[in-house]
Amino acid sequence: MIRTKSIEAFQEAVKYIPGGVNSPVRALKAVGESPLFIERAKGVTLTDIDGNQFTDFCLSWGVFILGHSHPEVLNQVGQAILRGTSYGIPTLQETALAKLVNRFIPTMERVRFVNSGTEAVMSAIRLARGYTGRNLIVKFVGCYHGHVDHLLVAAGSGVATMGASSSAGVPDSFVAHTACLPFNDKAAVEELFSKRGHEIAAVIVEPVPANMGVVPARDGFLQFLREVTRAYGALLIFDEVITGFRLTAGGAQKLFGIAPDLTTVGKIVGGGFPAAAFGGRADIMRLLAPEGPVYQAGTLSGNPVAMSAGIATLGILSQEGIYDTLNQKAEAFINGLRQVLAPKGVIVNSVGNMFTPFFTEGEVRNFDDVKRSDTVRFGKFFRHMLAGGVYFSPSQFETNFISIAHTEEVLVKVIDVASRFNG
Ligand code: HOZ
Repeated sequence: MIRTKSIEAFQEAVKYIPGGVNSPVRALKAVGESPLFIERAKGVTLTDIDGNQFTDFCLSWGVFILGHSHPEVLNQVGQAILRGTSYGIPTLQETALAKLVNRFIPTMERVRFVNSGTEAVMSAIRLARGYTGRNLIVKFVGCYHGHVDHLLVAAGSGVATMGASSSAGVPDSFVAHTACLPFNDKAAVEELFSKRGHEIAAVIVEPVPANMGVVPARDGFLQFLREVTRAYGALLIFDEVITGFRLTAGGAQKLFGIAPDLTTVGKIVGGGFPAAAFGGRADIMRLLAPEGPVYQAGTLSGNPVAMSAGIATLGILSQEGIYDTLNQKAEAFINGLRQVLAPKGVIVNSVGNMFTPFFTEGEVRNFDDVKRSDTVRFGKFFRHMLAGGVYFSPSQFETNFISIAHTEEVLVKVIDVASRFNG
């Protein structure tokens, strides 16, 4: 496979952009590769600037549940752009998308749009502190909630990929009000609550951690978090930036039947544009400015083009049976992948249409287990798949996604490529 143009483009990019990329994992450093530069994408096919084509399982980190460049989304976006691209004044589209979000995820009784998942989380945390009058936030090791300073403690995603447990530039005092506990460990949560329960503003959790690879919650862990937070007057925040509108129409909270107080969503809700949202109980959301004293704002928040892309995407996702079809197709594919990879000492964790291969033995239940995975083998596997025309998410600490645009025919070919891995 010739990738000369991408290699040259990267050499040029590093002269002007730190590391040549605008988000660290994209550099493909951790998998021993040089980044692809993409020219276009349609359905599940990425085309790089050398003309190589790849079946995409990263899908802009989970954004494209419909596949890239869905005609209906492009149509609505095109119409929106012709009316102007930003006003900084309310539009009908914001209410229309907020209504859709509420219909899909009813616990989001009120919704505020922002520009990224990081911003959604940052705002939800501020709101939780404003509402409870408490400071302490509990997060879980390996969970990632964007790059907001006080949550960059033992975080997954790019932070784990770069081998760092935290980030330079974050003063210790900024993380003094963040407690970090092992995921799936009820005893650790119980102990912290018994000692400091009345200081805790909120517990924030990815209900399906996806930023350390997929690590499902076990043994009623999420239900337990719901109960313990309620008992101590703390809020439960589900970070559904990845899982919202992905696992089911109603996200992970619908799948597990648990109602958080606040939820953050991103990725899918922006239909490929920079939009995200946080929302939740009306009595909490009422504290946001201009109704209440918790300040939050943004020039491009609720951007009309992004809202139109979100409306088009959720409109299509409203179709009856769309998630059943997607999840059935995903189950068959993931089982097929498991079958060919198990003899090679690879286990595949999954929930619904999200999956991660781990190069380790035994179960992967938390970040310590994740860290046992052989990342050198992961890199070999990534490169093997890439050479076979398949773009998996380029880090052990991320997730792959299946979209409605992956056909069974394509998925069978991908299993065949995986079956030839012998690294
Ligand atoms: N942290 C993002 C995925 N979990 C990566 C975003 C990107 O590099 O585009």
